Amino acid sequence: MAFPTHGKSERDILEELHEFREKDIPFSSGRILGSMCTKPLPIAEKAYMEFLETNLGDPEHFMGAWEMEEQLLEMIKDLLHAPLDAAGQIVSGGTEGNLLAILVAKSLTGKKEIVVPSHAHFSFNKIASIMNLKLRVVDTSDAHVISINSLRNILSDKTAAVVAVAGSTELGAIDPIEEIGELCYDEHVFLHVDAAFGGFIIPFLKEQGYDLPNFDFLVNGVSTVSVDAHKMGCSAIPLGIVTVRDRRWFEDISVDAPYVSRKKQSSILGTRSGGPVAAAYAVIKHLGREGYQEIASRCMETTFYMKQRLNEVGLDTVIEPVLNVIEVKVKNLKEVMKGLTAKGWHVNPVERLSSFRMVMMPHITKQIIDEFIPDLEEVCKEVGEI
Ligand code: 0PR
Repeated sequence: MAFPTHGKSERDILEELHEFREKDIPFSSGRILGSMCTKPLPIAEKAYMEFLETNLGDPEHFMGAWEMEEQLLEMIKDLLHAPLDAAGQIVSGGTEGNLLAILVAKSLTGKKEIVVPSHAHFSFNKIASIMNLKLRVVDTSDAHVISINSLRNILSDKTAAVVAVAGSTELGAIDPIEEIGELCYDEHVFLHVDAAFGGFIIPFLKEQGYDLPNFDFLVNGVSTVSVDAHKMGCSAIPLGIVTVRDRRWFEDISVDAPYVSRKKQSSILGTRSGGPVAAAYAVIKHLGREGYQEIASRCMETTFYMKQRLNEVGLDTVIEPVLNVIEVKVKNLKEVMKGLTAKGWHVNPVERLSSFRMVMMPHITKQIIDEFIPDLEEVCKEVGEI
């Protein structure tokens, strides 16, 4: 398409946009079963629009936006039991959160290897390539979490950081972060916890008595934690937060920014919108711990219901769900995927585990599961899966 010569009316353009949007699948349709995102709370949209023109890269003009950002970071530090010396940084999401954490580790240690489990998110491949680091993959146990013995053996004087995951992308599994933390603490190894998914659900399940391990700064050896508000935080894309145990580590990676009012920047991005920050601030204030607890327990209820219905039709999951992620084992992955897509259902294939992933986000209800299961059963029968 050529760059337009003449401008069009607002009405015509909005109509065009509407046509694009009609081709999207809204979360409200209930057909998106594999995503880690969800429909943001209505307040997120209002908050986002209010701060649309603000730039947190040059906050002198936007002192209000800056103050709001600081308060959001304080709330996240509180959620993650961060010590007084800790500091947070807004990022665009899990990928940038991981990148910034590993940049801190590399800068502090000067070392060139990062130890990751096989279930680490693919963002670490990007990070290794950008920073010229070597990835060492640590073995996992039968529960698909890091094996402590393998970790002990793989650590070396070249290790810049160990990565543990709290809510893995494929399974929602939580690495044994307390044990990993102890080992890393003893060995003086930097430990980054990728809680992009788990960060906004594990704390609220724990508050309700779910038996889940500590994953944040309560664990001594944890150096950095990244969480995403645009996943279980129920806010708008793009918004993540990475928190470091010692604020000086951010100073260590900062560069001088002489032309803007934030004189030192440790963020990857320069110009960045206050919109998503306002959305996350608003959603967190609107829900509070109680609101998130309610969402978290509802998501777990739908997870257990989905698991029960899957078992009833003769299907099983790779692990017992730990969080609201369900990984369904199938022998004929391609055919099952094809059948489900043809019926309008969207799940995510995980070839490595011969399975497909579903995430019981807040937009998934029992009613949707009741519509999905008969379609899945039909597809599985057609391809001889059950
Ligand atoms: N860390 C973990 C544990 C993740 O699961 C993800 C994304 C990231 C980091 C990277 O986060 P950003 O994508 O925000 O940079 N996990 C999901 C995935 O790749 C993201 C996703 C979201 C996928 C919505 C599909 C979808 O519809 O599977």
